Amino acid sequence: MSLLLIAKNRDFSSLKNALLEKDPNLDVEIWPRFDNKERVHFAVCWNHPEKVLGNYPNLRAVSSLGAGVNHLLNDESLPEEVPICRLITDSLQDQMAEYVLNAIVNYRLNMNDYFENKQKGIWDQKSALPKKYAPVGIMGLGEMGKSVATLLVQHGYQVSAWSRSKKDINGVQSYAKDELNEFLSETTILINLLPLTDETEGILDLDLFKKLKQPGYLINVGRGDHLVEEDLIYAFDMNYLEGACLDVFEEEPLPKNHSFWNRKQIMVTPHIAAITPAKEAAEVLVENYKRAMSGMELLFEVDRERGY
Ligand code: NDP
Ligand code: OXD
Repeated sequence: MSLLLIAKNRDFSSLKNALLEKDPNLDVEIWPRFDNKERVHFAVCWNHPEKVLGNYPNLRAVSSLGAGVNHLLNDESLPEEVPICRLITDSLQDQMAEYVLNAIVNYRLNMNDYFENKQKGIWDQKSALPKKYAPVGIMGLGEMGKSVATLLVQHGYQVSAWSRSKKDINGVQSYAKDELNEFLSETTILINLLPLTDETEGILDLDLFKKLKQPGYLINVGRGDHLVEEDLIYAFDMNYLEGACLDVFEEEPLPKNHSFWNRKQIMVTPHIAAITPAKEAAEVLVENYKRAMSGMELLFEVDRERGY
């Protein structure tokens, strides 16, 4: 029985070592160098080639190598009865919370202007945006959203959140799905932490930006396809937004000639808001491999109907 690691252009050596350190009896193989398709019982995928999962007739479960699973749900070759799980760890949640806090502080304190001014030797003091004028709204209050909300509350931010169902988190004003407009009208700094589903694709558009308390600021750490990229530029032109920090993009790596690189208002990071360390990933993957082999319920199993 093999555990197969599948991704395009990824060095899996540290993950393979971590898996074998956790369980030396595992048979860990790396796509595409493995031909014995019948032996594969568990696959771990990130950005895998389309339809590749249909090649393994004895798959018992598939795990994402990250928190997002849209790449797996979109693979029509994966039989419906094969369960899908994802990878959530404490440090993934901590990193995400710190990334978002850092992006907010950079925005409030004009840090990106100072980075730029330093290159030119410009001394120009600007006033910071006080927290009380920077109410934060989080779209998606799941594993990542909850940890971001909790850290921001600890740091004295006014935090609200929008999710399918209302939640009870200390210090967070929670809005349910049908209360989106109310949520947006209370929000200046908007953080996207939704999963990518048919319902949420393209949700970050001009119509939504228009409803924010203006001028707004966008932090997109969900998925690139949540954002209608040209609407972001219109939103700057209309002063609905005055800046954005983007970690995820329609096309990754962000193409060299993409206009976002040269936009002063946009901070770009290369999909690094939260990355699971190999050792922690191995803990969850080995546990789920064992559960799948013995027919037990998986950790962090995805509801295929809901899409997350
Ligand atoms: P979860 O599945 O744990 O949470 C999803 C949240 O979104 C839930 O609160 C859910 O509501 C809400 N939601 C889903 N659909 C809707 C909808 N149609 N309307 C309103 N609310 C909705 O996701 P995670 O927290 O694990 O991940 C969030 C995002 O972050 C994903 O896109 C993931 O890919 C991305 N991510 C990005 C990383 C990066 O490095 N940039 C790293 C890790 C994750 P309810 O609770 O009521 O079901
Ligand atoms: C994830 C990601 O989903 O890195 O974990 O985006």
